[in-house]
Amino acid sequence: MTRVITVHRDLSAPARAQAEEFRRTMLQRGTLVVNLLSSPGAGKTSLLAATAAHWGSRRRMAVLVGDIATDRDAQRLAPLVPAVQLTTGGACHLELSLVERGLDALPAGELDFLFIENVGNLVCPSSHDLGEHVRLVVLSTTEGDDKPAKYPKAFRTSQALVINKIDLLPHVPFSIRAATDDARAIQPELCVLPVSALHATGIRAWCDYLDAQHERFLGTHAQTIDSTT
Ligand SMILES: Nc1nc2c(ncn2[C@@H]2O[C@H](COP(=O)(O)OP(=O)(O)OP(=O)(O)O)[C@@H](O)[C@H]2O)c(=O)[nH]1
Ligand SMILES: [Mg+2]
Repeated sequence: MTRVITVHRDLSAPARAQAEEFRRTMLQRGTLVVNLLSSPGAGKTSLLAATAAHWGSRRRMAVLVGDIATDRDAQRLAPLVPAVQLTTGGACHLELSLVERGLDALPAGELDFLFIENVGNLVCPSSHDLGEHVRLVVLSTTEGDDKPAKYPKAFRTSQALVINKIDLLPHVPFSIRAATDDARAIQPELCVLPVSALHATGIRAWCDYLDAQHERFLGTHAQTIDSTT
């Protein structure tokens, strides 16, 4: 027998308020928070490594990287940028309380960008607001161009779609046009950025997109420490 219990309270309200507070606080600090979603292996860590290599010391960025087990991604990123691994111990997504603990574990100092690499999963992370300003979904060419329609929430709740591994386009049946049309049928405003993180193709346009978001939310250009690098 099924019993229906009516709850006269919005149970998600405290979590929403916590996320709004985090968003506000990070803006006051001058930091844009970017949450990256994708299925396992689409190239989130590779994209962040390519971003760090492109910017060098011109932008101050740090990464909180979520995984179910191991600190391998944080170890990969550590030579390039401050990175803290958030190990969920089984959970298929990150939650804001873990993100806040990770932020405390980062070296002190101002940041232009805080990237959160979510646990590789195209379903669960899309239901959790981490207090980010920008949410992105990374889709790689080896996954198939039909994924936006099959996993709509990740695409509906994102502002940009990064199509990674375009170097493999000659070898896999993937149409950027089909993936874009599929995704924009769900989220018409989605900005689409084709890249190869491995070969650093499209990384300048991706970084320009990030700078534009920084300016949009903070009203200022991100810090330029050394424009010659
Ligand atoms: N050919 C090609 N391979 C890539 C590219 N980007 C990433 N890879 C490879 O794809 C694999 C997965 O990349 P990761 O960056 O670890 O992917 P991820 O999304 O961080 O994976 P998880 O954290 O496990 O979800 C690695 O073997 C990368 O070298 C690319 O642009 N082209
Ligand atoms: Mg990774």
